[in-house]
Amino acid sequence: MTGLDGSDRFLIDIASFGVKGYTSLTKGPTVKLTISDFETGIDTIQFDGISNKGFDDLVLRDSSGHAVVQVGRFRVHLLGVQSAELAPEDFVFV
Ligand SMILES: [Ca+2]
Repeated sequence: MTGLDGSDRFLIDIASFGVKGYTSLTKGPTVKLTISDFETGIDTIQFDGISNKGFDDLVLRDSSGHAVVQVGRFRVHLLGVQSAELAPEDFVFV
């Protein structure tokens, strides 16, 4: 996924990544997404379908020089971003 200049909201609808009936956060195949131009403090990532989760439920790490945000079976690669730069304000859970 690639955004525009200025603030973007990258929408990740957990249920829409259902494969073979897997529409849950944890059960099913791993989903790898890449955002090529995420800007911390400007852009946000919105997870749809897991309103009971929050920033503390995210596993943040760095891999191959960029941040990887993991929640359940979803892995979001943020190119050009380090995990230490990410803050609660960068994420929305609905
Ligand atoms: Ca942007």
